Amino acid sequence: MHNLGQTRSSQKHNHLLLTPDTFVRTTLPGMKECAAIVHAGPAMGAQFTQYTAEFESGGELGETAAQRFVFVLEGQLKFEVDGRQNDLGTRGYAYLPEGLPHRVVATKASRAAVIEKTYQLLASIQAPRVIISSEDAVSSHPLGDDPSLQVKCLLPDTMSFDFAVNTMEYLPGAALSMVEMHVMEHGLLMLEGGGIYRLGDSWYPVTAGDFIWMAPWCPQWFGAIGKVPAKYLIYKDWNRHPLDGAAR
Ligand code: UGY
Ligand code: MN
Repeated sequence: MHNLGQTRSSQKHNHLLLTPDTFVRTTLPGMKECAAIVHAGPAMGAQFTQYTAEFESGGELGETAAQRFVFVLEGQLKFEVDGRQNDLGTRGYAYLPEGLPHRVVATKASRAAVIEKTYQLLASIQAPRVIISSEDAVSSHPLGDDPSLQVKCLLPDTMSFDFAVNTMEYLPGAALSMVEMHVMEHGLLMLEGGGIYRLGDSWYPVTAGDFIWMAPWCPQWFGAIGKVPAKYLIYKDWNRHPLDGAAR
């Protein structure tokens, strides 16, 4: 079944919306019984890579030279790191520092959001250690003074980390209180519900399963629409001077 060349997906100079009907699967080096839908990477100007990994039972991620953040969307993944094993189900997540040998193996058919970024060392600041946790174990706080918009910070707010990954949950009708324009770029995966995302000078209907990349300073605003809360997983570069690291 084709849809006569129609899609909600859109690529503009400062943002990208990818809807599941346009996802193309590939295999990244070292992957076993696993496919990657690459959503963002240096080829489009991003300073990080984000993909959805789709594992068969027993499937495995390849190695990375970068830091890696893995959020389980569905199924169960076994993380082997530092001689220990941890099984993580839906909403479980792991932060794996650059250079730390590890394995990520699916114990059943699973899907995960994977973010990888080259670490930007800061003089006199220790690099982060491994984190294995679950979104369920993280407490939320309102964004600004709006209790209808709850944020969970999945990584500690310390200068060791050069990126942040948060979940943001909007009650139906809740919205960002301002159009944001900031130096940080974003990778965003819609987890639940939907609404309207303003990106640049375009307004898009978005729903669970969609991916969005926002370039630095891309005008952005979201309002939740529907009868269930809207929730997304959002990456941003964080805690580093704009002159540090790769030139944008
Ligand atoms: O953290 C953020 O910049 C977040 N408020 N942005 C967003 O939701 N588009
Ligand atoms: Mn933002």
